[in-house]
Amino acid sequence: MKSGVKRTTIRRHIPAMQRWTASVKTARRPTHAPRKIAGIKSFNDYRHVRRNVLAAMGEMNSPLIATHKRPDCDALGSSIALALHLKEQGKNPSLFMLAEVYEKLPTFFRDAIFNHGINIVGENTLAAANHDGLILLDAAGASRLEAPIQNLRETLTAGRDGKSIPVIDIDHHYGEELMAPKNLTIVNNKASSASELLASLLGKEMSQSTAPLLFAGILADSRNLNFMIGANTRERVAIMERRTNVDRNPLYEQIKNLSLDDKRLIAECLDGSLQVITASIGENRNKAEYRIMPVVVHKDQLSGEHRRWKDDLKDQLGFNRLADIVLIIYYVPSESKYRCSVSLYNKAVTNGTALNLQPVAEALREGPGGGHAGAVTFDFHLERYAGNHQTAIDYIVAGIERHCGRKPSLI
Ligand SMILES: [Mn+2]
Repeated sequence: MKSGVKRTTIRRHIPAMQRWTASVKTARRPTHAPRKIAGIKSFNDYRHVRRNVLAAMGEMNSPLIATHKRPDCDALGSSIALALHLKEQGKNPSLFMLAEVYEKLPTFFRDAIFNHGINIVGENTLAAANHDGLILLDAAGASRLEAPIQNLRETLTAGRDGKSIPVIDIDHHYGEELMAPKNLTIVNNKASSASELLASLLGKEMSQSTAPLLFAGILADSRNLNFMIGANTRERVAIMERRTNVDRNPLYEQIKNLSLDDKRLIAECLDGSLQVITASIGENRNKAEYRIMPVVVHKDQLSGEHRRWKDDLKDQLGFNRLADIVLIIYYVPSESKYRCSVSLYNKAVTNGTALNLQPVAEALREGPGGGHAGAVTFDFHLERYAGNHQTAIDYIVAGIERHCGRKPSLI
């Protein structure tokens, strides 16, 4: 779409989108007022916002697309898919990616960038003047953007340099602040992934070549449909499987792509040979309580080579050893600080709204942090507990009890 577009042109997109969502049995637009949570992104996935976002994207010719630091498969899948989609529409999009990230990309994503000739912009080739829009996907918060993108976004938001290009934000996390104007922000923390939000936004416009990338993003964030999914996600994935002729199990194995370092770390966590705190699963389960499994991974056990261990460890503790909640306190070498990750693993709660961990992150975070109802990650000052990890864990468990109204029991 060019600027000065007529309303009818914009409207043409809408029936296509509605047909797509109508074919998804349980997909529903929220009818209640937006839920406002002070200081952080609010629930904002309305039809008029989607219309605004599609129209704004239509007017961009050379947007820059960016996602969070150390991008995971949802971040990669959604941002590469959007770049490809815009390219197929005859536009000239670029994807921001540091050289060190590009070098370590899982083959699936590297091939997609290479085969489709996606233009990559790095720290040294980024020039704001080359772009007429900034689109953020799966970014969660300003602190999770690479510094050049953080600066660019701030410059644009402040309207400095006499230049103001639109910023769009599509995300399934609550971060610390709004990253774009509210009418260009789609945040839905009930969606499995940013890829799912983009798939729903593109609807029938989604091409044969963008679909596998979005499919990969959904599978990665939902841990092959085991986590944070509703009936609408299953339905959407079934449609994608049919459309792309891609089997989800081999695709999931392909994108998981754990390094040997990560595999070793996970194995050492599981067999207790690291200084991790775990306990066996209790036999008598009190239904009024949730069982929680804490793990602490210390500074000297992580290196820059450990990239994707956390999700896999959580899945093994959660799905294979049947914890309801997995708590991991881990060191982030690149930022020299500890972070706390709390995730729900009981399917009854990950697919519903029985527990919401967001208020826990809001109350306990000691720095940036956020997430969605089923999983939160936040900075945590482990040093404050003087090496007594049990005290730190007790503090977090008490926080979960206070803010979720349910008592977790350690296993
Ligand atoms: Mn994500």
